[in-house]
Amino acid sequence: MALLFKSETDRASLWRDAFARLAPDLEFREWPEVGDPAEIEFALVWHPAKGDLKRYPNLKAIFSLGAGIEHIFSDPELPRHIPVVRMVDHGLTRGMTEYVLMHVLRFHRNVPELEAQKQAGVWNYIDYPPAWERRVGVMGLGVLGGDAARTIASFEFATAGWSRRPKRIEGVECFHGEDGLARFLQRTEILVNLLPLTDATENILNARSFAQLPRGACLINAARGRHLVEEDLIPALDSGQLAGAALDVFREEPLPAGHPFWAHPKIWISPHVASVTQPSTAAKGVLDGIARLRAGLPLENVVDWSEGY
Ligand code: NDP
Ligand code: OXD
Repeated sequence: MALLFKSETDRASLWRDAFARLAPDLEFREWPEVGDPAEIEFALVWHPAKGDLKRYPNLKAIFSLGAGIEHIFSDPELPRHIPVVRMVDHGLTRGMTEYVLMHVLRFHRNVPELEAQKQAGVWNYIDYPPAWERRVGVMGLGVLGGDAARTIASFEFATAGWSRRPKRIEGVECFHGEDGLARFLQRTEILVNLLPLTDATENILNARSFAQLPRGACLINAARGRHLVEEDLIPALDSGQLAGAALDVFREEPLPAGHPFWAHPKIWISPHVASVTQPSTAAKGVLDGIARLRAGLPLENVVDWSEGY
């Protein structure tokens, strides 16, 4: 049995080593050196080349290297009868929670302002409210958003979340649907985006949604660049409607040289590393999926075509 592997990072050797250790009989074939296409039974991919996944007549499952799957669904020739499994992995979940918590604390404790003061040699007292008076809101209450919201709540922040369907999470005020969005935004001072990219969520971070947040709110976008209408962000920051933004994802990645976000003093940038799938834990999850298929059991975390995530 052979597994097709394609990523855009230089971590292939970590995956190869993890699979060699856990499943020595699984042939690991790194795209484009795939050998005989008929021998490929499984694919583990990030941004597969368009039209590539239809080339394998015996393909049984497509595993996404990431939690997001739009990089697979965007292939117009994707063989739709093959299940697509999204990445659910403890390492990925906790990595994202760390990233979100880091920025919530950074905005809550005025770190950008304190850094600017240090640069200017200024000693100036900057006040901050207790955590339970700081209102944090998480868009998307799935695997990642749910864990982030629970963790933020455990630090006693006034935490809310927004999802498509109603949810109950202890310590988190839950809003849902179109109707709940305005109320969720109106109460949110630090907005965290952990939505999947779908037709319904594309461009959701825009001038209109920024205007519904309280003045001086902060944005953390760790989901996808296409959630954000980029040209709406700088006016919102320059007018003071938003006080700061931490961005991990962009419409074009790498973020092009000369893009106005690079130089903006209120924008913090990371190169799509909010969380990274860890081969040491995630390879086992992929192998569990393969074992379930072989045993005739239903796969877990299969993406629903009709929902788009
Ligand atoms: P899940 O599928 O587990 O959760 C998605 C959540 O979004 C659910 O709560 C869902 O609601 C909600 N949602 C979906 N559509 C809507 C909508 N139209 N309106 C309101 N809520 C909606 O995804 P994950 O938590 O695993 O991952 C989230 C995203 O994070 C990924 O898709 C990916 O884009 C991004 N990501 C980014 C990384 C990075 O390094 N920057 C790393 C990993 C992931 P409901 O619960 O009702 O279904
Ligand atoms: C993911 C990502 O979707 O890393 O997992 O962006």
